[in-house]
Amino acid sequence: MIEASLAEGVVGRAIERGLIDVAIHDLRNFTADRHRSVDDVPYGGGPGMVMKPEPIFKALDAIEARRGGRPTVLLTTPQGARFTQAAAERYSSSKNVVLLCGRYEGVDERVLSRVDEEVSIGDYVLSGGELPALVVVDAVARFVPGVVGDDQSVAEDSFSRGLLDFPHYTRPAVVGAERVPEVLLSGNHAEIRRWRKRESLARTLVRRPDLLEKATLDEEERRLLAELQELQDGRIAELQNRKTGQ
Ligand code: 4HQ
Repeated sequence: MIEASLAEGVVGRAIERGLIDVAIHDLRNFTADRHRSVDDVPYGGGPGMVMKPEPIFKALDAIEARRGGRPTVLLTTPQGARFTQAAAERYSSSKNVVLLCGRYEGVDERVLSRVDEEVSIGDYVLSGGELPALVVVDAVARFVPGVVGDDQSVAEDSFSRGLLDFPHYTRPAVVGAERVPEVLLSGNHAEIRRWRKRESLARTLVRRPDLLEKATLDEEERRLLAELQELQDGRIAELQNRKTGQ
């Protein structure tokens, strides 16, 4: 599953071009028993199995020896801090990152002594850490110089700017009853830039107002946001008045 995914798309091409190097390690290769067990029953009883610590410690030792230096060790778990674009950028400056993927109920708590950060990709339960690990690899790889063709597009990416993206359109200009906004056909680049800023801000205000607290806005953006907030307040006042019959 991991191999197949890493062969595709932007990450696949980055590996092909030698811009990043991703190695997959099977914990069973670091076991000593006849059954090559990587899990065992939980102390204290209860359902499910727990990942054994020793194969993980041996695997981490082998990786450290092979890469020649202590890697940043991440554990994918719903108990972790939410994985963000800022975290992806931070990890991209580590020479080596290990993504420890748990299965079953999770890993023996003592493994955390070797973990730098626990990361969660969202509040839902998956059956293994492999998909979260692939998510992290993808988001981190995009910050490695050369991986994304256009450096400009990485800098302007929705979350790097701290705002949601503006709407995109391509040809044809008319589909059924739906027309492309006139400003995008105008050729007026200053107007287009302003329209996109306004749309980004409006979407963020409505869908993810929490993002606005951290977003760094320029002068024009602060003014546009104030206008949008006034419009929104007006609409809320209108709704309130309708309810109270004022
Ligand atoms: N799991 N974000 C349980 C996740 C998860 C998530 C990974 C399921 C670890 C043991 N990981 N295993 N959400 O749901 O990172």
